[in-house]
Amino acid sequence: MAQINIGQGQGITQAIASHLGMSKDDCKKVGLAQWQQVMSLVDQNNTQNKTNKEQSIFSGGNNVKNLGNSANWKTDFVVQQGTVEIQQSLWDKIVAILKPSAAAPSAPTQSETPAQSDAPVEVPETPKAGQTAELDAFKGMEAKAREMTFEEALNDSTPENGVSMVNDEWREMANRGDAATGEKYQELVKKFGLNYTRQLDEKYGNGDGTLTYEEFEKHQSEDITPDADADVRAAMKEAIKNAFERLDLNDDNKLDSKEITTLLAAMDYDKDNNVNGRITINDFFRTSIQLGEGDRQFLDDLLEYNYNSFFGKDEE
Ligand SMILES: [Ca+2]
Ligand SMILES: [Ca+2]
Ligand SMILES: [Ca+2]
Repeated sequence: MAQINIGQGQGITQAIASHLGMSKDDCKKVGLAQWQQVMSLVDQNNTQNKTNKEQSIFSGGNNVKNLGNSANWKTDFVVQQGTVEIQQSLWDKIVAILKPSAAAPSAPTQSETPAQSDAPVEVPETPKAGQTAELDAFKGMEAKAREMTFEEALNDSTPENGVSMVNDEWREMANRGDAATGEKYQELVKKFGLNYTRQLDEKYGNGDGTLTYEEFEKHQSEDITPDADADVRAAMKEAIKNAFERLDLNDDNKLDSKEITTLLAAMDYDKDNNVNGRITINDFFRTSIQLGEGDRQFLDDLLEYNYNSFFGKDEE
């Protein structure tokens, strides 16, 4: 929970900027589109508060499209002097939008320093046919998970058991707080996602680089054991269908590399919402469970956020 103090004469955007310690120069670097994203998140929180009969953050109009229009400045997003609260998960996204270098991806946590032994997956410069490093990394992780009980697997965050989407160069950048860490992260995860999608489609599909439902189902059904009974089969089919619909963010009935990359980026979040370029077994399991659910999940927010962050809102 972030508590934002709204000073006399301040609007909500100014209060958020002050809370983040942003200077005038910092604020100039933030475009209208970013503020619209931020205010969409604040609006989301406000709507939830209304539903839960909690204190509103603002009153008046809430159309973020009018944010740059001075005619609306007195009527929209009206706040009172005092303190408003923003949910931590939404606040983290706001920080990521306004201060991308300070937020995700964070430096590796203390449990894993680059000096520790781990074998990062080599990320090729361009997709190369016939190479399967990314797919193999997932297979290796799943094999390790199968040696554990379900409980053990669900709680396993051992770095070397997971899948690394970044390399040592990136970890060094993250460790020294390099301003380009976030940009480099996206570059590496995009490459990883492109290769992984291509490898999936070469193995389970027709190799055109996007996954149809049938191709995705073939991949996902691998986990159904031959002796599974009809009920288990039906439940798993349902989960696969939910996952496909959830991941098809542009509704074209295919999963392209952008959508698979978005999933990988969402999987990177650990239970405390930190990102470190590594999908641990715990990250993988938590995401997989939400992936198959029929109702809206936190994962849907992460997918939406990451798709926009990686590929831009208007890009198809
Ligand atoms: Ca295909
Ligand atoms: Ca799609
Ligand atoms: Ca992670």
